[in-house]
Amino acid sequence: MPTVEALPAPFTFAPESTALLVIDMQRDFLEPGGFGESLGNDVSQLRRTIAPLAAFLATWRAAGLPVIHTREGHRPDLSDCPPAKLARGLIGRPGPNGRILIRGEYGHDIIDELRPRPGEAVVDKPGKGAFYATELQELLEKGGIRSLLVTGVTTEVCVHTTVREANDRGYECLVLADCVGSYFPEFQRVGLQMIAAQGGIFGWVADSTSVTLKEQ
Ligand code: C5J
Repeated sequence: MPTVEALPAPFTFAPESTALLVIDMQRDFLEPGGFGESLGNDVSQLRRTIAPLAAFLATWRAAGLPVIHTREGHRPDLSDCPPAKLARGLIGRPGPNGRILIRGEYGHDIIDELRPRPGEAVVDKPGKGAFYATELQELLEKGGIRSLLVTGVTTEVCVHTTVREANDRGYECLVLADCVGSYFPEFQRVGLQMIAAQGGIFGWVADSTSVTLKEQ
């Protein structure tokens, strides 16, 4: 089985039971005029993940391995948006890319560079974690998936929440450091440290360039 030099220890995975999870690489987070920039963030902090993730995705797809994309967002009538999230503003407001974080709007969709291919699952989630109120667990069980290579944005919010949820459900998660991003460099650094600290309290961390699909 392939083994990756990772923190805090080598990560070994069986490709046939591993999925690449691409979290929320949506225009609303990565492009000007969306949710992220409207909150005052610099989207270029997230855009540095696009090239390494596109390269890794190409390798993963070439090997015929499963890819699961997620998108954070809400129904147009906002019935799945908790009042406290709504009260904090922006969700559902009109913007240059359509209503912010609303399913079906231009800004809600995944950026062109990482557009899902036919046959790849796209999981729509109303929360930060990809397991809450979604079909993700069922998809993983049906596919016989036991390990996840986790990428996407943002490191300290949806990536962290999803990795914690996955770890509690028994999935082994390797977070690809160069393929996850935060608007805040400090959160990126500490967010990755938190995953691998304390003996890998809820996962492993390595750069995508350390992952090879060959036996070690
Ligand atoms: C946030 C996310 N940051 N995908 N969502 O609100 O991390």
